[in-house]
Amino acid sequence: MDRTTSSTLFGRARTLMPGGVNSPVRAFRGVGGDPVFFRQGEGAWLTDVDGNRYVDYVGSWGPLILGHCFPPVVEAVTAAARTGSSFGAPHPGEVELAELICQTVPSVEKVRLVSSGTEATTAAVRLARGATGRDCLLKFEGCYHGAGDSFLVKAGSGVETLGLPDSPGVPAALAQLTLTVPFNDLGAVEAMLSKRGRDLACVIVEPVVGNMGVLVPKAGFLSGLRELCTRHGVLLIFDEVMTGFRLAKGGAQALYGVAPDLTTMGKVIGGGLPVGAYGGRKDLMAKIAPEGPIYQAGTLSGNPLAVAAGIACLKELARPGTYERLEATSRRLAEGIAAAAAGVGVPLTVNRVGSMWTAFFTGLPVFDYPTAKRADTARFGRFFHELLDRGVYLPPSQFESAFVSLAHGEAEIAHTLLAVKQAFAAL
Ligand code: KE4
Repeated sequence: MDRTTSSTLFGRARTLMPGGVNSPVRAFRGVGGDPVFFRQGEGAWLTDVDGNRYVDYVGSWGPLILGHCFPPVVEAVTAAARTGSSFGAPHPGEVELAELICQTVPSVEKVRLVSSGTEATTAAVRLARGATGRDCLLKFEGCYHGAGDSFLVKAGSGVETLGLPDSPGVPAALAQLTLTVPFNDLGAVEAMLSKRGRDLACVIVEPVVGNMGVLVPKAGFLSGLRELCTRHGVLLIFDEVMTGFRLAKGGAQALYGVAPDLTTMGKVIGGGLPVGAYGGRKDLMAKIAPEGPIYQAGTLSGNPLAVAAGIACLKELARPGTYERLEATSRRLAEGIAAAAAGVGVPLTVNRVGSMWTAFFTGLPVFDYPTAKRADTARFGRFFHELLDRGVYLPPSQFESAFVSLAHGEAEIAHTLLAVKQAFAAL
């Protein structure tokens, strides 16, 4: 495929923005080559600046569960734009979106809207720290919760597993407050809570991990987290920025029947525009300013255009049969990919929950950070480009979730599986 215009644009972008992008994963560092610049989305399809078309499995990293340019979303945003882009004051749309979230997500009694997932997770951890008077947080190796300082921490060595900065600029003193244990290892959580529970404000987890590629919680893991947190008086935060309204109407917590104390959301609830949210128990949310003393604020929080898109998106998702359709399409795709790999003897593990999936280039099970890291990333990179040249756009990293939308139908699955078969043959 000719992608000359993309490459030319990328050359200019690199002189103007760090790495030529506004978010690192877009730079194709995980797969090599120059990123593709897109000029049009339509349903499940993207068109790049050279006129090439692709079936899109990135979906803007999750928000576009309805596909690109879904007419009711476009109409809602257009109408909102005509009434005013931002008031910096309350408006009806905020109430409607907050109501939709509180009515749909089982554990969310009260919610605060913000403009990104990072704002939501940063605020939720500050709330947990303020509510408990404790400073430490426990996260899981390989899970990503946005670019907040307390999350950019890697597992420390030694017994204390004190966190170490995973990025320059994160103070060591802060990083030490972030403890890390392996995902899906309830024993490690129990040991950590027994040893450090008195210092811990919260445990934060991606209930279904998307940021190591898709990792499925083992049976009893999430309910075990809930029981341990309750026993030790530690708040449980489900980071549902990716899974919220994606895996089920009420998110992963509805799918697995586990109620966290706080939930963070983003992506789908903005319908492709910037919306994040954190919410949960009324007694906790009452501690957030101006009702309570814990401060958090945002100029464009609850922005009229963004909430208009979110409302239109959530209303569409509320229609009967939506998640069943997503499940059926996603299953057909995942089974087709696994069968194609088996047909040519390519070792592949396809992890999937609903419309989130990842094809790991390893024949071994993938259930935590170390097992994900066994995947052959070089082979994934070749597979990515073979597909790209056949009009299929996967996330440009082995360690990301791919997403199916409601706009993906028979034609898109057939196109994708044909390209997959040809790509495996070319590997
Ligand atoms: P944002 O600040 O990017 O809106 O959300 C941060 C975030 C928080 N929690 C989870 C579980 C997330 O997946 C994310 C963001 N996800 C990445 C995809 N791996 C966004 C893509 C990017 O960083 O460009």
